[in-house]
Amino acid sequence: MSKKPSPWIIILCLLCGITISLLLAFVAVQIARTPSPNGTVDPMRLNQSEFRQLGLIPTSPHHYILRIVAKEWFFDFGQTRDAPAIITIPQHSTVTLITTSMDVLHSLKITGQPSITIIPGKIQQQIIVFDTPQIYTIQCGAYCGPKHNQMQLTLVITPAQE
Ligand SMILES: [Cu+2]
Repeated sequence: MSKKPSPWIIILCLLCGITISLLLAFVAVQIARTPSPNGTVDPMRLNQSEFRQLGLIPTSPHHYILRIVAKEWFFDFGQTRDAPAIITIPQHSTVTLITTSMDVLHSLKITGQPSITIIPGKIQQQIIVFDTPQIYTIQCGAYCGPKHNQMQLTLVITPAQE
């Protein structure tokens, strides 16, 4: 004769199940938020890769690719070295930021976003939605040599045209 399980055991099992599901969902969200290397690229042959086209590239309305190569000691988005490092993006844009390093380890830190470690040979990709007009300063967050402090870039999110 089998004994019916007590209702408390059933409730306990349900609670355990819910807790485990919530934990798994939390871990999945954390993993999704953490930028991970997406593919590899030969740092010596960046001009034969997708990184031959740098900067902000529109892909569809409100969607852009922003390709940046970090190098000692600037973030190269196709600008000349002495031009002001400013990228203008319209409000309500979804930007797929794609980065790599040409030389040493760098890191790209946008205020309010997890910093992205940029490793030579690895392609890092992250999708960022810019909904509010704002000015962001991007900095290198990994000490990469004497002019590390100069690795800065300004992102200007401009108000949408009425
Ligand atoms: Cu640095």
